[in-house]
Amino acid sequence: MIDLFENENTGGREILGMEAFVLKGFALPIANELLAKIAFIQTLSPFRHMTTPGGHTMSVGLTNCGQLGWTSDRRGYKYSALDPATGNPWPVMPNEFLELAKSAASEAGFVNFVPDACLINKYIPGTKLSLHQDKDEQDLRAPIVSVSLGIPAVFQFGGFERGASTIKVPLFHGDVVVWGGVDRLRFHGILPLKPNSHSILGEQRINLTFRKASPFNSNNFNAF
Ligand code: MD3
Ligand code: FE
Repeated sequence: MIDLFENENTGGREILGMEAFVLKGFALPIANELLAKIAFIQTLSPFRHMTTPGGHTMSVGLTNCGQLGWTSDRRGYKYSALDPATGNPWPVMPNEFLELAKSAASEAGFVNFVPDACLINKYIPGTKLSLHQDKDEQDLRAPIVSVSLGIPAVFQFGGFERGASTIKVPLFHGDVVVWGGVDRLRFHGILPLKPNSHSILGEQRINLTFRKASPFNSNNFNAF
């Protein structure tokens, strides 16, 4: 049976905050190309479950592409140029990824976004991502762009303290979230995924998170 509601609505935007938006279906036109690139990336740097500083194994499976990749182990969180599982650089960020992140960011008012890190998270039913802030990046002026693929998830969008109230926002295949500026440090998370199946990805959700991880101008010693 064809599920007409797999992608919910396309084309609109939801306003989550002063500088936080969901661009509904923004990545749908190139979703299949994105999935083909992800299939290739995982042959070089496979998905793995990392350990948190607290000693827990993350239920999210992850890999990265781009100059820097987000990693976690008992010592803490950091961005690394090398995949600790292979010792090789992370796979190159495909141009389609870069262009999608740039155009989504500019659609939301953030011009000239050049991500150097793309975290690729894999969820299956039951996987969750607890409420947290993204604060391992040094240049907090850059926005973050997140692309949802596969089965739907409900994300929690909170305040600036863990205890603040949250709203729940469903994210579907092809949806893109952009947040930055005053909303950059909001707590957020993903509720445990419900059993579901997507026509292409099956019982999986894959999320691409584009970030600028390196500090301002660190790659341009002539800037000042
Ligand atoms: C941030 N990933 O990897 S991104 C992460 O879907 C991460 O895999 C999630 O958070 C994922 O660090 C969520 C989507 C998102 C949505 C709304 C937000 C992130 C947000 C609102 C404020 C801050
Ligand atoms: Fe996050």
